[in-house]
Amino acid sequence: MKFEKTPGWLDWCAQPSQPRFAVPPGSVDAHCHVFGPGHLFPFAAERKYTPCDASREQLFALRDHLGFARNVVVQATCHGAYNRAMVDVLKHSGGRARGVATVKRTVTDHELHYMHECGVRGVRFNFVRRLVDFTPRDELLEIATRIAPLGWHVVVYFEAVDLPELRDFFTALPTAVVVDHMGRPDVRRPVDGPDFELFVRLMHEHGNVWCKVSCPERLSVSGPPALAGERAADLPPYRDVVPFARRIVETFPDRVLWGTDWPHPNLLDHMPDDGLLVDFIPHIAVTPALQRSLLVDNPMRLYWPEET
Ligand code: 0GY
Repeated sequence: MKFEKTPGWLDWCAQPSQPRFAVPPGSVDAHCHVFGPGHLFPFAAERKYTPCDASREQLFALRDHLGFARNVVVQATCHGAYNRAMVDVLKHSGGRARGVATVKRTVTDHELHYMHECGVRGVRFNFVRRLVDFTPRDELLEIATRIAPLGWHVVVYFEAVDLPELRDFFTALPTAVVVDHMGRPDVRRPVDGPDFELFVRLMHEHGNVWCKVSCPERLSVSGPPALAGERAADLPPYRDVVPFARRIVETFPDRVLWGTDWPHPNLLDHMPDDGLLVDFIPHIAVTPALQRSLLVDNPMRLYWPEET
């Protein structure tokens, strides 16, 4: 089947730069996706966008280029609850990829166990309206209750303005809860202002809530360095996001994860250089100990606990 990309779609960066920051051995890119390829794994009818293809071979090439050892592949909404493309990555990764699926309440126990065998360790609940249709909370709670005995967790994606309404639902979940992209704060607001404080308090009060300090390119207003010279001077890329991510890393060093978000769906302004994204890391995890927690120890504990 041939798919036409959403108008204005930006393809992922085909030649990412070599990062200046060398990630520690055994590092995990804990948030990335694959798209199709559409002729092998068709996109879902209910999708809100049609991406370019981004295959497992291309994901593995990026992993090696950036110096990562493993991936956590998160089901993208363009595949709906058809997890075949994501599971195919896990099956071809030689044990170096784990996955996060999207399921409906109609999923069978057999399907859950099969996905577990393949390396799935979580489900994602998406509350971003431009990406998905509404799913009733009782259906999500039912799914969470069914996956909990497998040792899986729930990944949640939402916009900061929706946190007050979602908070009680998150704290009622019977699993670890991993928040994508810091709950998408508005980085024009103060890092110690009431909005971000609400999120920090959620993590303080609930030891089962984890956070991905990912996607500066999505959250930033200042953007990437405008000039090559800025990079040479070692100025942080996406510098307005740094105080938010750094605060979370330093306050909750044992519950943070990092990921590229390759192939970067729905970025219509600019496509990040993944090498530059890696160079964001030492600005938010400023010591080797914090870098190791963020990139190795934490994702290993969550996704490969049998090896820790
Ligand atoms: C991300 C962000 C986005 C998209 C998805 O599954 C998805 O379609 O997650 C977005 O558009 O903000 O984490 O990849």
